[in-house]
Amino acid sequence: MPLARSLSVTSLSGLEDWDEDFDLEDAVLFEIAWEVANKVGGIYTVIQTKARMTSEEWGENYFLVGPYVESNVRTQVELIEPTNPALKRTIDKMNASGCKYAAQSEEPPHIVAHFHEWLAGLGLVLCRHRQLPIATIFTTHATLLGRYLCAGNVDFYNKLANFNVDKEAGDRQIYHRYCLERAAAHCAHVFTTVSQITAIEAEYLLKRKPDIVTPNGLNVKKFSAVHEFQNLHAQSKNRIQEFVRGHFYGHLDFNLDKCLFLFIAGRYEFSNKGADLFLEALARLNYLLRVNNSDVTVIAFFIMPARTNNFNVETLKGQAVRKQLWDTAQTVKERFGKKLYESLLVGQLPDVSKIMDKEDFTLMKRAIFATQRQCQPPVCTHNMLEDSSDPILNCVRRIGLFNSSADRVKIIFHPEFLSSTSPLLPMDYEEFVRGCHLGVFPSYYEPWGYTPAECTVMGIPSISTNLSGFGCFMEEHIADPSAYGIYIMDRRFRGVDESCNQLTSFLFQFCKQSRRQRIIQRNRTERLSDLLDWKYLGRYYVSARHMALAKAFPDTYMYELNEPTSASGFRYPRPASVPPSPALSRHSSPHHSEGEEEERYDEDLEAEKDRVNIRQPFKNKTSAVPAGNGS
Ligand code: G6P
Ligand code: 1S3
Repeated sequence: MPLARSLSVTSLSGLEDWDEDFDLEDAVLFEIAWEVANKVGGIYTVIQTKARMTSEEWGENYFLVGPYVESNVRTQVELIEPTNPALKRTIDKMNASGCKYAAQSEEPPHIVAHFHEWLAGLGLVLCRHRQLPIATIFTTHATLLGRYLCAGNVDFYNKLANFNVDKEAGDRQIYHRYCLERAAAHCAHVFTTVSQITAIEAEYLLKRKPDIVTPNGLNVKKFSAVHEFQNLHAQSKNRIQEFVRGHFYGHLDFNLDKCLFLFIAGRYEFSNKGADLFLEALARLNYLLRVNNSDVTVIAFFIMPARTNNFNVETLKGQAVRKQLWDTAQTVKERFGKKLYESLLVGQLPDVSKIMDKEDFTLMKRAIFATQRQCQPPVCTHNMLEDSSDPILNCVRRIGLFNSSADRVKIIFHPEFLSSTSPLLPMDYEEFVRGCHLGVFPSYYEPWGYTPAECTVMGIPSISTNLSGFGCFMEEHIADPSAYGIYIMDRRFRGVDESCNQLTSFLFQFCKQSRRQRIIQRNRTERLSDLLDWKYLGRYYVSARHMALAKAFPDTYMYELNEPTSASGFRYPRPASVPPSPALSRHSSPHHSEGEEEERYDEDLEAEKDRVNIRQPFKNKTSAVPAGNGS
């Protein structure tokens, strides 16, 4: 009988004991979600990034089931004939007669059906209602009621235990959906969610404690050159700078080299995702930078899709003006070069006072004339359909951050997901993140939070909160997260104003860092990537499937529950080499230049790697320290 051991629900312990010999030859896995090849939000990322390691385990016996969306099928799906005869017969029958339950093969395989979110949950409830011999798993990535309650003005976490859930769902007109979600959670052989904080929420709101927490992972890209991600940062930053040159044309009175790019991105849930707090903190940061005469300029991007009527004219014009200036500079350069060449051909140095003629000056004057602008650079890049009631725009109006020259903090609201084909900012999301300096995600409701996780694997520091699955996970597994560029705000035990002050302080401290400190910090952030790799985190999903098989087919499979010990939780130690605080960190030489600093960052990295070997956290136990001993 195949036997599998369980993993700890709350920590990464037990991974080294992982039993990979669970026999799955006679089993088939279906994973069902609305976001299979259909990008709506974070669940798409879970499924898409996890697919590789799941198919490594299940091979031809792994099937993803999602909605048929013609445009997605054309761009994301390769159509093939199924090789498994039982499956082929099933699909043929379904095709012939609509989506009905099809005939079993004589020796049916052991089926695991994994349903994500309430939208797919109906399938699970029907499987159980019809008593199909299927091992079922239900994963919730957020509870419906939690999302709705948090979006309202409710002290969610303090009142969690006391909500009258049926009434609350009814009041919000989501009772039918809530019942479906709750039924799926209760019918499943195994119920899972993405973080500890959502596990507690589920226990109160859905009335079932998850059997296992399945944290979200990513496919971590390893470059052959250790510093490749730093080069990519510099390349992408140049492209963002180009956009900024166009957007702020006529008002480029700040030093782009001293400009920091901050961003928030995700589903447009204004307060759940913490956009409200971010804006308020930016207003306070603006004040601090101004009174301290800082030469740093902060540009904060808000990438949150809203209803729009395309790009606005002023924003498009900005990029057109920039392009025109570039073309003019190229034309004058070519004319200049030609004259220089001709002069050198006849053995003479050019007469510098004559090398530019009247035509050159006319060209340049005309181009400069085009940069004159009567209005401020726009806050929003698009025409908003609900401009007057839009929460971000209304907040900007209230705090008065209108991209004026005096402001040290500028705001750009891009209410559409990024795309490499955009005429404005032709970058995909990954390139954009790489080019930024800091991701800011002060969420109030965030079951996991892929955005800061994505920042981490790209070596970009981020701010998250202790109300997000990601923030709690990092707090649990890193002795001093901020030293690694993982700033975790306290939104659990502080009032809104206090949290906002903490965020402002994080931002202000970040603005005080030198380039060298930022480079070192990025190196440290990137070193945490392994912690978020599906290679490790995928095993929780494996464990959930084994558990479901053992519950549904107890005669064939067995699952052994191992309780974790508290000391076995893995924790990254504090980095040893340089003090993390910008205030404490000193240059090792009193006579340094920025150029020298850039060249030296790899020495710092190597020194640190020698002292603290923190690659491969789950294999090399010498680097681990027991929980609580880290700081
Ligand atoms: C990377 C590049 C360096 C560049 C630096 C800029 O580390 O390899 O060449 O100077 O980024 O860092 P910053 O934080 O100022 O964007
Ligand atoms: C949910 O998507 P969201 O942004 O609505 O699922 C994601 C994937 O599990 C999770 O990262 C996020 O926190 C949830 O909120």
